[in-house]
Amino acid sequence: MSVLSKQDPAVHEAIAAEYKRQEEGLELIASENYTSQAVMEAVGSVLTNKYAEGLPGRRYYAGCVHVDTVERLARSRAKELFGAYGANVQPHSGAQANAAVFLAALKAGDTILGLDLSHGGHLTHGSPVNMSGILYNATHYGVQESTGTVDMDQVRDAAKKGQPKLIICGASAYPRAIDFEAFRSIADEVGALLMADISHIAGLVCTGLHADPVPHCDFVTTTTHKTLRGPRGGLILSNKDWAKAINKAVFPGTQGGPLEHVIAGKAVAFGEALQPSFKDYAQRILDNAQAMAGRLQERGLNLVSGGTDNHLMLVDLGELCSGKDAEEALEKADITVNKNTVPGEKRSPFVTSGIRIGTPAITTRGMGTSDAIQVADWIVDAIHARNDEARLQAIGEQVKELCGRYPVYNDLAI
Ligand code: DSN
Repeated sequence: MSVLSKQDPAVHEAIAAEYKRQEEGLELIASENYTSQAVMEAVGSVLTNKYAEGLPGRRYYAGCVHVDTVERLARSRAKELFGAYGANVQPHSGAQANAAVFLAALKAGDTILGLDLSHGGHLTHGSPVNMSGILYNATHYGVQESTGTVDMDQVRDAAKKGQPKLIICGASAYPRAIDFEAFRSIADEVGALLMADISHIAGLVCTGLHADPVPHCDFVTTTTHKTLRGPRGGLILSNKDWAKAINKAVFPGTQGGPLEHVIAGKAVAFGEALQPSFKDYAQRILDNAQAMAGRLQERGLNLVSGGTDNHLMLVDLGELCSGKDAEEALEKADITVNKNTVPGEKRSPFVTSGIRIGTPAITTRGMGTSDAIQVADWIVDAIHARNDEARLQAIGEQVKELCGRYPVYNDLAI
């Protein structure tokens, strides 16, 4: 019996139930993954007890010698992984990473230009309900409704019109490759700084399976827990001109004490991503996404942009049903996705007309392309059977059987 189970059975039971859910169900949320046991061990370590405001070697607290070692490892591995000059590993999340870049690069009221949230962008890229849209003058580009892809001419027009101080490329629900070089040339045309938020595709970027933003951008931000498969957290990469300002903007600008236990998990994850096997993993994410996208289309579903170049696909359900209905039906069959707006969305963001599906997590547990095709079939079957509880339960039984063949964690002590 674990210490937690004796001391606090209510919390323990919820964690145990979540562990079972993660093992027995299909995790297809494009922004989630299963981190390694080594990463979890680091995150669950005594480092959670330590205050370490400042940077390695320049802390505001004594006793930082060992967390300095850890943070130096995380920083040097991040720099090696992405070929960047500077790496700040302290952001608690992707949103915190973006906020720090804004603080370093902008003054309140400055204009920013990012992908519209309803076209696949992110809240922190200028949504009116986020500080990025409250403190700054946020303008947006979108995707073309006919193709579902970003049109660089439209980005250029928006940049010329708005004269942004900062252009943001990167997305939360965009299935196609991002042309960082073209963004750079637009940024240069209007004298803007350029930030890439590669939260979703970081694991593809660091393995060379997606174009590299680092040579083209002043700042690159990412989360560490999506395709990169580390602990939940953020990371900022910067060039020589901005490295110091970024460090100041993270602490004391926007954060207090860094989470050194999470930074230890990041160090472990970056170490894993530096191994040749991580490139194989990233390639299998792409292979599975191709297989799944192809099957969904064969079965009659409409994918925004007609397919995918990365780890995710966006299904436009049109009149078939809402994204909310599909998400709920799939959850009853133990398949987890999220409802998502689609370009030209007519339903509310709480209902939506689409679902977003990603392959990083099922790939981590070892599933291959034939499994991905089977999963696509169950997705279509479940959406069609959304009002048939018995059928959804039957699909759920098959899902459980498949997941049983691909255990995520062996002997995890809960
Ligand atoms: N919530 C993340 C995602 O799902 O893409 C972005 O913050």
